[in-house]
Amino acid sequence: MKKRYVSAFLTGVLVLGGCMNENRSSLEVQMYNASGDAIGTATLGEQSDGVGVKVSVTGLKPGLHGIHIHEFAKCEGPDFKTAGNHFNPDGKLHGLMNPEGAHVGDLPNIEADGSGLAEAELVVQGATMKDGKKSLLRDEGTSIIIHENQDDGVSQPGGNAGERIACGVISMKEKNGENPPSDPTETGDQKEKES
Ligand SMILES: [Cu+2]
Repeated sequence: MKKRYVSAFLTGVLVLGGCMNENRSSLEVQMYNASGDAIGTATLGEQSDGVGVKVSVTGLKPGLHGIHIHEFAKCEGPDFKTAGNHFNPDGKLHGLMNPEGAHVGDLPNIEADGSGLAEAELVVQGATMKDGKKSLLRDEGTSIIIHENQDDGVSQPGGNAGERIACGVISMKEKNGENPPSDPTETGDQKEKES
């Protein structure tokens, strides 16, 4: 990476041995619906107990919606299956109310008001944006998905939350504006494994 910022330098000082941690303390993720329309943002911020996620999206059906971190940094509509399963580096079961849970990527439901606006502040408990097994930016990154229905907090594998209705890519490449979502023309080590 060529860009260096003062803030990145200061962050780097605090992270011992982090050669890849440059400028990894916050990230604004663009959220897209199944039609590819931008519907809002999820703003990530490194904090002591995990990664804070400030969600602000519009156009949702009023009511509760499941929202999770998924394992791949790939949002291909309309079904967003390319995002894979929930981000689950600890190999646990799904559900914040499950005694054998939860996935690191499990989050409390968000609620859309009568106009379809959902605003929430969540925490991906135990996750980080720095290096490590629980890093949301490990490998090519991860993604954040909103579902059509609420997550019941216990059902396998995804809380019976229904279809994936919105998706946002969590990656440094997105941050640097090198790739719009779903762009298949990635290069080098970002090369696609499947079509
Ligand atoms: Cu999900």
